[in-house]
Amino acid sequence: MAHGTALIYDEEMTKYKLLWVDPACKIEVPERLSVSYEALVRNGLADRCVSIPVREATDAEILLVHSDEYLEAVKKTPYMTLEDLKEFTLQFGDVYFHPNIYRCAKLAAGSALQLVDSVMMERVRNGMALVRPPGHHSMRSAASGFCVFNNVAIAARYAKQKYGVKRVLIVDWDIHHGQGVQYCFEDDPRGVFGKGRIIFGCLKCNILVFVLFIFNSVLYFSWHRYEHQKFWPQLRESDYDSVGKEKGAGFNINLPWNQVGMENSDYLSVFCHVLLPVAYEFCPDLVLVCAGFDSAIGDPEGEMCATPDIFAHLTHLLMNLAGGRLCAVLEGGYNLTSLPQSVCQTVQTLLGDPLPQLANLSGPCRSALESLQCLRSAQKQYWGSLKHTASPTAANISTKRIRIAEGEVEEEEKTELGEEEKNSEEKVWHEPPKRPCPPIRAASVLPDDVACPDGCKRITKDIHPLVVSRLKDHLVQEAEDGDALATFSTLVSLVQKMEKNEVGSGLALVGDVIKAMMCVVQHVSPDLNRVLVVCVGNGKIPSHISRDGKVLVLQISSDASEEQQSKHYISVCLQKGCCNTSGFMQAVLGLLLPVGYEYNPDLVVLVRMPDSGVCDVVWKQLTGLLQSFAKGHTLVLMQEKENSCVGPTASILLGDPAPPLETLQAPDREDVDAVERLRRRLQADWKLLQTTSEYTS
Ligand code: Q9C
Ligand code: ZN
Repeated sequence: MAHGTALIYDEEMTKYKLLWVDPACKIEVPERLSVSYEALVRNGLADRCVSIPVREATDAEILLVHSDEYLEAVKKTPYMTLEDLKEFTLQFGDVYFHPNIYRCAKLAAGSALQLVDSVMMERVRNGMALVRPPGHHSMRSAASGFCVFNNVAIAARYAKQKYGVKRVLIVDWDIHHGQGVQYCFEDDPRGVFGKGRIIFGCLKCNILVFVLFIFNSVLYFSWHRYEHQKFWPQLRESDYDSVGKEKGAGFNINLPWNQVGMENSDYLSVFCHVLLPVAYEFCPDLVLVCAGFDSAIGDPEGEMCATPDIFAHLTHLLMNLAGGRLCAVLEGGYNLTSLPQSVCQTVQTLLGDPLPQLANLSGPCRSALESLQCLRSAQKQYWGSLKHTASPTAANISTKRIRIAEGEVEEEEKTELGEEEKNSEEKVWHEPPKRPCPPIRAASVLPDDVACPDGCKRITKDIHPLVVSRLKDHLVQEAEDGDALATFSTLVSLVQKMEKNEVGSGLALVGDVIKAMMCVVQHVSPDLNRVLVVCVGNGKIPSHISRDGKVLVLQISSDASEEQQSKHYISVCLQKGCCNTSGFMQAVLGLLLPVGYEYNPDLVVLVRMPDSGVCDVVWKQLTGLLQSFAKGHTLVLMQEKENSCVGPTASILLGDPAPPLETLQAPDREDVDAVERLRRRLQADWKLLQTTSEYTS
């Protein structure tokens, strides 16, 4: 399996700049690139990456996306006088030309292609390209928004053509709408045939009807500052109802932000409730990120409030798709403090370092919820995981846009002045804390006859008299054998090592997983304020465990009684338990992730119940996604006889990406309903579970 992270950068791309006065373009400066790179060097991250040289994209490659006329026109710019350049620039919006920009634009697109090559040829697992000019606004025959060639769109076509990549997911977290990418793929006729599915069989006539779904091969997701079409580029087609055309319907996903000031919770909410469910269902072979950091706090364009460490999480949440094949290409980002911080967070995550803890998450704001709800509703007919969600009933949502489009003056006009004042005050935030790697990434507590996986450190069993006597008082009967006691005692000291960050995560084979889990949660130090216990499979968890909120239990099984629910004891009941991949992922993405983020545990205990029925790939996805929490401190408890799970579990804890799931079938209606029911019941306690704005009071 490929490992390592590519970093692509060349100083040459700092060698063009705005040569005249233009307020719209003055923020796009060469320092954007140099400060980003210098921050990577200063933090020791550049050194840990595989440095890949840049190259120029060829004409043929640029023509994958752009017209011949446009390319020929741009080709002339190096020979133009200042006056000619100004004149040439005037045909386009919010962009400038310079004698060296054509060269840089070829290098920027070429960098994206070098990155795709490195990942597809498995020289590295993932990577980032720091480039100028950015790309996502440029169109077939037009420069726009500082962009000349559409780097990521070219990379997507190149990956399909050169490597036969079937499905490419483009995630555009830049704060502007990448209309160039949308136009490029929204009616992409080059769909590929998906696998055949038996849609229905008629017993009477003995005919099976096969329907071949035609899949568009590029799925584009963008969130962007929109403000009901008042924000640049002010396009009608940037709204949530642009879902893609004809065969491409459902493959263009726009989340408009209608207010500034969106926070980490708003971003995570959109990932959990739209992007991730759809992305897992799509099952990409490659993930490309339009990695603009103007969506970070302090940016003069975005005016959002998400902190740089959110990009660690956004990156991580995409890293278990496509077998970890992720290429991030820089787009915007104009605050010279938050930009380099965000770049470092992204690259450090690609390198596999522990995730930062996100504190104080709450629910999304009302405006974000409105957008989320509208988007889910607009996309529900295309995606099984959104299929059974309620349609918005609030009439004001859809008419607001119409009223604005018709030029009706809004009360917002008034607030605009106040807004202006608010914007002028500088935003302050802390530099994200360091993310130190523990000396031991993963440790194991295993019976002597079970081999310890490579890279994992076996902890030899030792009995701490103090722990043992406390254990005896609590739950271990006299009849319990000494070996079990030694194992439990060792688990407790393993957790102590995690707390000191001497160990990242751990896995153990134990005789009784529930007992082991109880033992751990009852003996963790008082400094561990919150423990998230995730139980996979059937089995009774003593309900007194979650007293006082120091422990949150979330169980996924097929036999839960829903009456037992409480804020800290959540039981998800699925028809086929953990065997049904789509139902299971629905619960993980739509319930577990939001609750986990909001709870913000200091330790995660993942319990695999005996005979849980969970398949290997799903188990790996879950284990990988749980690394989002508690700075990656996860203790995995498995039943002694399931020793075949040790290897797969260890590989994920050591940082391997989970293998992709098959393209997901629509989850069973009952399962979607069960998850929805639970979400509604719990959303008063866990605000990140909200998906509709009606609920907010
Ligand atoms: N307030 C990228 O982020 N509009 N492009 C500037 C000045 C153009 C942004 C208006 C913004 C283009 C890649
Ligand atoms: Zn941007």
